[in-house]
Amino acid sequence: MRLDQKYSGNVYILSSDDYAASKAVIYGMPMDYTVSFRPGSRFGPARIREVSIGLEEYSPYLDKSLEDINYFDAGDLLLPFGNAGRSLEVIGEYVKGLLDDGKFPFGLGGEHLVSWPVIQQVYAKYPDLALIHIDAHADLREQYEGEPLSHSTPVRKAAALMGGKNIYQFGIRSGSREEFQFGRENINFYPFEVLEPLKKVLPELAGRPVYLTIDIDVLDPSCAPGTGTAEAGGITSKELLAAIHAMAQSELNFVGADIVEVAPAYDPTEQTQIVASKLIREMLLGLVK
Ligand SMILES: [Mn+2]
Repeated sequence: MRLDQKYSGNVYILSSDDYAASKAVIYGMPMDYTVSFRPGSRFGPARIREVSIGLEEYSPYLDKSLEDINYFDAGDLLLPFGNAGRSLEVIGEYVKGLLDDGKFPFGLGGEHLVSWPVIQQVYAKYPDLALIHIDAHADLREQYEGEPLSHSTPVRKAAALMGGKNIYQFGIRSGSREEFQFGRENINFYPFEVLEPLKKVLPELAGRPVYLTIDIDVLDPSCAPGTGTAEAGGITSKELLAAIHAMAQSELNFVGADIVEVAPAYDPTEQTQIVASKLIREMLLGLVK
């Protein structure tokens, strides 16, 4: 699999053509075929990039500009539509290549199951990995209607792989009783809130390699209606930006990140993908060292 090629024409604002000179590599994972409710997130990465043209390059929060850094946008990976198992293998192989090249994998989903092969590869490289998961949903099911490859299962799989005490979940407000019980017993589990508990745990993660996965549905549907399984009672985009800035100012060693579950068809105002494109700017400027 070629790593220095672009898989689609459409790229994030100001992305570089120079793979070798880029620390972060953005790649889309256009997969949405294991979702429990409404599909459409496979169109998220492309539309996030299209609306990024409306962003300022400069972040007044961080006093940094996209013009001052190099990042490569590979476009969307070519995934075999409908074949979840093989799609996850393609993603894993691609991300392994990025990690072997010393890159910071920056993934755009797609449904949340796409994070699972990425976490496997990042953990293989960094055995001391911690996972920060910001989402409305616990994603702690073992299976959904008998199917272990479901977007409701990636964090349960991660817990079995890396140990639940290396996982930190924030903003969770939806799941089964069993998921909430499992989370409270096995994970560093902070339901409903994001910024305040996150600030408290950042010092204990100082120096550790960290992978960050953000499901856009942690936001209240009034901020981000364009997602397959919207959940009332979420945080504002202002709080999520503040959470990213708190992580940017921390001593954590971020080694990869993703934003998933943007489904543009459910948001005619386009706010969801516009919010996501701004979150990406702040993550590129704040988390990629
Ligand atoms: Mn979710």
